[in-house]
Amino acid sequence: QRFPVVVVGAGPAGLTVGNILRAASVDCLVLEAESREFIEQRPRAGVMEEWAVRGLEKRGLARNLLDRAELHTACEFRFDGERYRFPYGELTGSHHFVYPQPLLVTDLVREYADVRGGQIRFGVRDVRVHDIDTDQPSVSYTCPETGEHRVVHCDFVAGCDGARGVTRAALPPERVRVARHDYGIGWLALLAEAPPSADCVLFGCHANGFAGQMPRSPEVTRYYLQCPPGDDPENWPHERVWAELQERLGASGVPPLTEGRLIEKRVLDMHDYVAEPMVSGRLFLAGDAAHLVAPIAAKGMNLALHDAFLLGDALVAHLTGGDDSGLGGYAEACLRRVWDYQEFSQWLSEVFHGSAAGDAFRAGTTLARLRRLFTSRAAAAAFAEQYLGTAAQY
Ligand code: RFL
Repeated sequence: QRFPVVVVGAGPAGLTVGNILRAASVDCLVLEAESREFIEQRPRAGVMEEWAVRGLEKRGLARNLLDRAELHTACEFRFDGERYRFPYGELTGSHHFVYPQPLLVTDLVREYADVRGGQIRFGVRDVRVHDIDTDQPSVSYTCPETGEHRVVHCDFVAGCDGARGVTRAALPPERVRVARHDYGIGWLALLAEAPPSADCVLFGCHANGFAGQMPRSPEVTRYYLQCPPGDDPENWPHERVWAELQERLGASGVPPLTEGRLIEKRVLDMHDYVAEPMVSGRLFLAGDAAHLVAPIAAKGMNLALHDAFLLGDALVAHLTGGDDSGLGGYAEACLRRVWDYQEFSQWLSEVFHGSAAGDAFRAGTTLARLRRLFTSRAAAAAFAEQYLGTAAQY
């Protein structure tokens, strides 16, 4: 079997690359380790930046999103017993879209496989990439139904298999640097069957630790609670979760949060990495496969889409017009935005976690940072630009 492009991974990055290729009538094969039902239900991101939505719209991939997503123009910080609303829409004229990742993945799979006629295999095992430094790379996998070992020859491999995939490991270690950062902090990520308790994202910066609320839909709300890294979710029974959320997100004049059944409870260890240069020979990484940004600033899926737009367009330009400039500049163009977002996440981490560091000095500087957002127009404008992703040059 032969395809111009094999895409490993059917997340937002891989499916977007696949859709861009199919729109230009380039054949490709997407290989996904999980089932279609699984990827269409896996809960994760929800906050999307406006440029990312416009990028999807331009490529005919945002119809449902534009019909159904909620628009967010403000967030609210709660600290020192008070609430402070931050109207970033007013400051920038831009806003966020809230659209759950499983809905986006469902839209992208449907468009790729059912509308644009793209080929996709679900449930594949033992995916391996071969000969990426030659002009005849290949990808092998085991077929789920038959156990048969298959080899697909191609011109390019798009490594879009997320943080736990196999393609990053195929980059030759002597030519790739993986820069890592560990925050030494855990977040208990929760999904509650409860309506949001405020119409916007809430950030609670509290001496007990950070707490966040991210509306996902009228029925389901995401919450986060800072916890020790590696903590066991079993240490967080229903009563403890809600007591801590009520305390950390409490502020004067604010009614208690609306509680509900917890339908997801996982501990995430906050860490980042960036693989540079994201490319070796005919293997091009995109999304979490190349760089992970802790969900502190809700940036990961946005970066995955940014890579996918650039990679999809660059592959089409090469395969249909012989233009190599996009592929040549791919890694550098992606990494500018990646590092910009990593820096913002690191800055925001101190705002979220500094009050609970057990260090009076850090607690003092954290409070100063928070107050500055509400007293300095310049500080507020800078934060708004970075939070919305409009400041990054690309
Ligand atoms: P994905 O989505 O992980 O997709 C990779 C796909 O590859 C498959 N796979 C393989 N397939 C074949 N062979 C293998 N060997 C394979 N290994 C893995 C996987 O099954 C999967 O289908 O990567 P992609 O496309 O790069 O997209 C990245 C985003 O999913 C991720 O950055 C975001 O979810 C991060 N994130 C958020 N990002 C935002 O922009 N806004 C948010 O509000 C936001 N909230 C979040 C988040 C991530 C979270 N978690 C769980 C870490 C909230 C949470 C809780």
